[in-house]
Amino acid sequence: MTYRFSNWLASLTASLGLGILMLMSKVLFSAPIGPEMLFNTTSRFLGIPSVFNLIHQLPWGLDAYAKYVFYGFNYLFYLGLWFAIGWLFLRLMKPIWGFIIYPIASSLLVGCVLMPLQGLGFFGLSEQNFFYPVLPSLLWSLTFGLAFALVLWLVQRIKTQVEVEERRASLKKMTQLLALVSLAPVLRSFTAFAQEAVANLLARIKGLSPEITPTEEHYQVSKNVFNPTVKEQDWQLKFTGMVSNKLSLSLEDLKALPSVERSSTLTCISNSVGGDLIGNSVWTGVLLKDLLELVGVADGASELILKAADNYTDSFVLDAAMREGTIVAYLQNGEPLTVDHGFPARVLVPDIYGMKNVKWVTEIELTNEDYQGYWQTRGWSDLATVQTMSRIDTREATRLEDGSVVIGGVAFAGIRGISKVEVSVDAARTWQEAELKPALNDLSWNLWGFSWQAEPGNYKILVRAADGTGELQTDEKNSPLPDGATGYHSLTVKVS
Ligand SMILES: Nc1nc2c(c(=O)[nH]1)N[C@H]1C(S)=C(S)[C@@H](COP(=O)(O)O)O[C@H]1N2
Ligand SMILES: [Mo]
Repeated sequence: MTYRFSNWLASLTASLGLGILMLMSKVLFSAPIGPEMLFNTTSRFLGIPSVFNLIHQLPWGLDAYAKYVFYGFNYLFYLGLWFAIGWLFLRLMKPIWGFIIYPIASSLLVGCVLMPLQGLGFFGLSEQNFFYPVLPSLLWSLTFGLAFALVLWLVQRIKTQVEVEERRASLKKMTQLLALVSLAPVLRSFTAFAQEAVANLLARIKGLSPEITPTEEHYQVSKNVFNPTVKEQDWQLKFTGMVSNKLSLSLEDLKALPSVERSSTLTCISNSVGGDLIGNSVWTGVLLKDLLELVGVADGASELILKAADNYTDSFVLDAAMREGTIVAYLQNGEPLTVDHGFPARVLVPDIYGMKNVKWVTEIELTNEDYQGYWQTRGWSDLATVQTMSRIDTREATRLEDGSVVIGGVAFAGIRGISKVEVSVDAARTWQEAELKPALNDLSWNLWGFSWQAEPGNYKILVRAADGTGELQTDEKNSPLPDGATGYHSLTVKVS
């Protein structure tokens, strides 16, 4: 049977041919070539520092050649684009039409996309630069388009005898594998580029919360006028109630156990919409589930009662205690807990409001009853699952070089995570998606940033988030009591 070069192989060959031709034209005649225009645009858009940063992180020790590596990426991307164009048109029409289609596509790509992106105007017809670059660029792109068409047409004419069907199958498998292997790092580096770009943008926003809250800036809440000062040598953490071993640990014992360290976001149930009773510190401590394994939980136990040196008590269910994120912490941001944050040890339980993150903890009692703690007997939620929240941090927008302005803030939805943040600059009539920095882990908040074109003035901004399940934060206004505040945060932001 006759076997024609498949469409993808033909356009692959044509793209490679185009790549070589462009390189030669560049070296020999300084021709304006697409990959270089793309390089100029992407490096301007991403910012040279972030590009270098990224290449710095690549495992191949290519730091010294960062510029060339990045140029290479752009080259490959551009050829990939031509591969896709070639493949698509081959499916739609006969190769002969390529002699018309590809030159047109090539000059449109350069004249209507790459030139405007570089700030040169359509077909280079900007005010500063009338006429001069138009003709050579156009002639070159027409030439490249024609060359691409020629290679495609030639390759398509080659017909090969192939007898075995199997060969086709194994060829297909091999190419799929090859495509996967070669695409994975490219895709990875592109998402890394995008994330770098977001991180870089957010780092420049004036007034945006730091991703890790320094201890002195972390909000502090307790029922006490004077917080208890616990002496380290007197402190013990006792496990009582429905346990097999009535264990009692000193701080030294606790520190000797295997520990975990990770950031997690803590927020108070009495925080109002837009309020600052929320923070994200790095906490070090022992997994509560490991401690419970040590003491042995009796059958039928369903809840933990936590008791503290200030006679505060609260409780949560055993399932929450067994979560990976639930710890008895003794360090905050690498330092021993301060008195106000619960020295010598406190409990951290993700997804549940601050009141159940008991400080100065002295006893953990296992029980099978539904215990009502200090705030529950005063009307506050017993489950106390955190509501999805988002906050605008910036009172003033940061003006970027391209004239747009950018604002930012934080969003949090407990262990559900945040899937997107949206911003409205027109009183909730329309919403646009903000840039989201990936969270440090699934216990931590997300930083977001949003840029738009704005004249100087005061703008009323609204923000809303969707949690990891895609559920949008409710716009219903509720006061903190009893389940935590809900509603959208809005803020007048100054644009100068
Ligand atoms: N022992 C004790 N733990 C406590 C409290 C308290 O009054 N006593 N207040 C709780 C409340 S309401 C909150 S919001 C958090 C605040 O923790 P932070 O001060 O470290 O931010 O601690 C919780 N743990
Ligand atoms: Mo709280």
